[in-house]
Amino acid sequence: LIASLGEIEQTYIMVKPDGVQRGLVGEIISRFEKKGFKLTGLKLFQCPKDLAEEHYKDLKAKPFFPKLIDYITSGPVVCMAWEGVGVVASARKLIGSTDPLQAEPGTIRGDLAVQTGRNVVHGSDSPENGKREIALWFNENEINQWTPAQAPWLR
Ligand code: RTP
Repeated sequence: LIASLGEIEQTYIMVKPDGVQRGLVGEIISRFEKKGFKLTGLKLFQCPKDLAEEHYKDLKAKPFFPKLIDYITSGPVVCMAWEGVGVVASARKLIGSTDPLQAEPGTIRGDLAVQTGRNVVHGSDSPENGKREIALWFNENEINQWTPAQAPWLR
């Protein structure tokens, strides 16, 4: 039934170092869980510089690039892989605009952040990048496919 709603996608979501430092990990995971997406990968991880540069390679020419790399490598991040129909665009909506002051209330950034340079969370911007980023941040054996248990008390 769910497959008939559209393609099942994967997205890479990451709690950035400020989100970890501020104790927002549970709050952020919770929003994706409650929405109804499936968690297939999760780890706390200190990102090396070369990985941060690879992840943000499209932004290499931007003036803020060195600061961005310093920020992402400044402490551990929480790496997540999430799966579901429409999960890429939906996660971007749940996250809100890049500039937290422009992000709508109710979004993660709209509720929890004030600075573009400290915007607590990352989400892939396309299904292709979702796959690319999951492959970049996770080893294959760190991704777990699982089927949610049927609720037997409802039968
Ligand atoms: P993300 O990749 O982290 O989900 O963010 P995004 O697509 O909303 O934004 P993008 O333009 O790809 O920028 C990536 C991250 O770089 C930092 N940034 N700093 N002017 C600045 O100082 C500036 N602009 C962007 C942010 O952390 C942004 O999330």
